[in-house]
Amino acid sequence: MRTQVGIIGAGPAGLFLARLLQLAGIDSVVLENRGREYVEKRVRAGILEQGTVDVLREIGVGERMNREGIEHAGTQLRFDGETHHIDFQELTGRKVMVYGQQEVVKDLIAQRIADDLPLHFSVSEVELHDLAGTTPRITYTDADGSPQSLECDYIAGCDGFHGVSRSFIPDGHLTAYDRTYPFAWFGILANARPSSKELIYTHSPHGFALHSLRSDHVVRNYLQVSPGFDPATMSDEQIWDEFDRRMATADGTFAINRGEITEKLVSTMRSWVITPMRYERLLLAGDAAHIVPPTGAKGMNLAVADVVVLAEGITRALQSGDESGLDSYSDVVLRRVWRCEHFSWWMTSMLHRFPPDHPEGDDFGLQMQLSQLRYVTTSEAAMRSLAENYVGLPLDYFR
Ligand code: RFL
Ligand code: PHB
Repeated sequence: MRTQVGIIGAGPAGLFLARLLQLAGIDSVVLENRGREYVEKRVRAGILEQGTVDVLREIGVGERMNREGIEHAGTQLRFDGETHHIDFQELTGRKVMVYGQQEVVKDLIAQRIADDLPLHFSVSEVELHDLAGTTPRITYTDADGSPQSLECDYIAGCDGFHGVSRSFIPDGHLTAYDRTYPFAWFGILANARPSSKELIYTHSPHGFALHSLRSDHVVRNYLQVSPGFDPATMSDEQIWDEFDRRMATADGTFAINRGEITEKLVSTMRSWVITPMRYERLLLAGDAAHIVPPTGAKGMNLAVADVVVLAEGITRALQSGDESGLDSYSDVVLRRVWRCEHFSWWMTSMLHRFPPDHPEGDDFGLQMQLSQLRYVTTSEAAMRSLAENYVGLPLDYFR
């Protein structure tokens, strides 16, 4: 088999890339090691930046998002029992969209299948070969257990943090930057009415809490927990009680709306970048090359921003033999990646309680957080800086 671009991974990076290439007249084959149902049900991100929304519309897959997504013109920061509104629209002229990542993924998969283009689920034993030659190859076992070989012009490693693509880059080529945090997020999905019109990011003496949503009857909430936290140690009632405890307002009026909890998931918090994002004919994009802690809501948006630049580079290389867009790909996208790494690290550091044995876990560290929170909710300049980063700098800002 042969294609122009072999894409490993049917997450946002792989699926957006496949669609962008299709519209530019470039063939691709997408290989995904999970089943379709699993990929479509995997609950993850919920906040789309304006730039991501624009891309989804431009590639003709924004129709359901336009109907079902919920535009948010601001967010709330709560600390010391007081709630502060950050008005994105007023500060930046931009907004974000609440629309689940798995809905985006579903829409892109449906489009690809409707277009009758190759997207293979449940593949295994994916291996990359001849990356430094002109015809790199992917071998894998298909869903029926048959071995396959796919020749390509380029390979896009869009297989996320746990993917295999980058392991085929020779030792010594990549530099990794890493930061782990002494806490994790315990996320729940529940059939409950939202308790607020906007997301509420809460700093409290008992740890961070985030109230988010998916629709007017489904909420997505997160609690800061220790990295080894076991959800089985908390009853549903204790979970809701903990949201009430952390999110309590000084006037005593806030109570979170409760409902049936339908999903519980613990995710670790990490900042991680590898450079460069290219090795010869292998290009990495999205979580395969960088991870951010979820506090800034950046991960999926970064994946999309990567592949917009990548699709242009691949198109130019294949249509006019000009590899300059691929040569500069890593440097160009890493400027945005590092901006988002900083923003996510900063939001995380400002909002979470560090354990007492951590250098930031003392009273001085706490006062630094509170001072920063007061500043960012009173100074228009500071507020605008947060807003500008949260809604996402324009796609061409870093080019
Ligand atoms: P993905 O989504 O991990 O997709 C990679 C795909 O590759 C497949 N795969 C393989 N396929 C073939 N062969 C192999 N050997 C393979 N190994 C893996 C996987 O099955 C998968 O389908 O990476 P991608 O496309 O780069 O997208 C990145 C985003 O998924 C991620 O950054 C976001 O979910 C992060 N994130 C958030 N991002 C936002 O923009 N806004 C948010 O509000 C937001 N909230 C979050 C988040 C991530 C979270 N968790 C669970 C880490 C909230 C949470 C809790
Ligand atoms: C979500 O709704 O899942 C969500 C929202 C904001 C974040 C992270 C996750 O910062």
